[in-house]
Amino acid sequence: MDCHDCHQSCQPKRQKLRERLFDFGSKKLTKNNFSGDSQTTIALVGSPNVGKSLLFNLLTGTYVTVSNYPGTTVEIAKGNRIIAGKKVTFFDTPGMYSLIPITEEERVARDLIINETVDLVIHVVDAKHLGRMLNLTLQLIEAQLPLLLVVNMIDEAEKLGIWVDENRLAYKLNIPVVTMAAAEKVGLKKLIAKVADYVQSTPVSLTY
Ligand SMILES: Nc1nc2c(ncn2[C@@H]2O[C@H](COP(=O)(O)OP(=O)(O)O)[C@@H](O)[C@H]2O)c(=O)[nH]1
Ligand SMILES: [Mg+2]
Repeated sequence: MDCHDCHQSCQPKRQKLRERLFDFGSKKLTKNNFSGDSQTTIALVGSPNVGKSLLFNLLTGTYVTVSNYPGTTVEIAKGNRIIAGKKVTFFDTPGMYSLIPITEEERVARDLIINETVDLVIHVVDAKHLGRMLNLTLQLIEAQLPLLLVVNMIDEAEKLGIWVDENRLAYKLNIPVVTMAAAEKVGLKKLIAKVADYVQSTPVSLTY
């Protein structure tokens, strides 16, 4: 069975892997109130300037709240959309190159997806720099986070003669992949359909 199809049964394995990878020591993984009453929470992550915020705005519209991540001055935007009849909360995170954080922004982005109740991670990458950006995808896969890859900016990539085969990439990585040009809303419906698939296959929000 594909890993993204078995969110419930992967949990114990996923938590053990997280503890090994990120050395939490005695720090307990707890669910906190950051995600509110949402039925599904989704974080958009990725390097700076790949289109996360643009995509976040397309997904959530105008009613977003921005607050400091607890204990930091780093701002996280949060917005909702009803998908497949469920309230889905999206988080827009600061730019992150790796799961091993260097900056405070990277640490917050990492903590949000590792420590919080995030049901699905959407990794947004720039199609022009796919090879370089897949490093983080591989780290997210290794951490056993439920993952969907958005290969954005295909409009710019195609002008440079770069074509991304989403089915082939999805097969190779064994995760869902959507190619997009968020600036032109190309691929948005496909992305929402994939999120709907996820939401429908996940009966309850995960707790740790
Ligand atoms: N051509 C093109 N530009 C895009 C696309 N997506 C985002 N952008 C632009 O890329 C820049 C960075 O986007 P932003 O959402 O701020 O990136 P973030 O740093 O990942 O949040 C902005 O000027 C966007 O308008 C896209 O698919 N195609
Ligand atoms: Mg941004």
